[in-house]
Amino acid sequence: MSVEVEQKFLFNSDTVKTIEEIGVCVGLKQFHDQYFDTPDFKLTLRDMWLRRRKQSWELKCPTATVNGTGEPGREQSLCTQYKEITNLPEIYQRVKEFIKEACEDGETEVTPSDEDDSWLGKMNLRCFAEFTTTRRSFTLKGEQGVQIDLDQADFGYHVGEIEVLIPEGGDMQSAQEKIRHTAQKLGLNEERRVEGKMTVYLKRYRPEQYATLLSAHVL
Ligand code: V4E
Repeated sequence: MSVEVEQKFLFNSDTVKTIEEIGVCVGLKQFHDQYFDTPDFKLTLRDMWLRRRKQSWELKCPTATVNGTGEPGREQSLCTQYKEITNLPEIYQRVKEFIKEACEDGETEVTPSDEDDSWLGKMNLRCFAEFTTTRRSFTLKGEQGVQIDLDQADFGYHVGEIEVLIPEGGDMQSAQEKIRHTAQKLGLNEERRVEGKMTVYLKRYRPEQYATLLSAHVL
């Protein structure tokens, strides 16, 4: 299982020019994401994000805070860290733990599969957001293990991400250091977390869920 450490940033044509100068474009892709939750937001209220991308399932869950205080420090408030689970049986087990009324009759066990979506209905999971992203990815010359993504969502929002993937329990400090260093190279001076695609999507299209997650300090 890997942990994705990332910092989002707002970009303009000057930022893109800098990235093209100091980086190498390693991919251009388009993907459609569908996000699922119960009608009372059981997963997202726990900061758990279940999505289907290109027919594959992913669950993003928060990692424990690094300083152990529960309070993010300055670096952590700019960076986010999420575990990424991609194995469907494991996703199913985790989701089931958090959704008490997992199966309609409380007894029936289902075997989730990529071909059969019936497990979603049994857990009362519905799609609450879907959008398509066009992503340009870059690596930086002289900065190992860092990827920069420039995302354009089809609902009219664009955002960049500096991203480092580490194994679970890996060196978080070094990942954050790489991100800080890359942000400096790009001339970023973000003082606060930049809104991700989902935050903007919820604000526009799911105001009730947005308000609930904001009050619960998930967003
Ligand atoms: C973790 C999370 C969400 C799931 C989507 O994560 P995100 O990295 O924004 O999407 P994307 O498309 O870039 O995924 P990738 O391809 O990198 O795997 S939606 C909301 N969150 C929580 C969250 C948060 N609270 N604050 C910020 C700044 N980002 C995400």
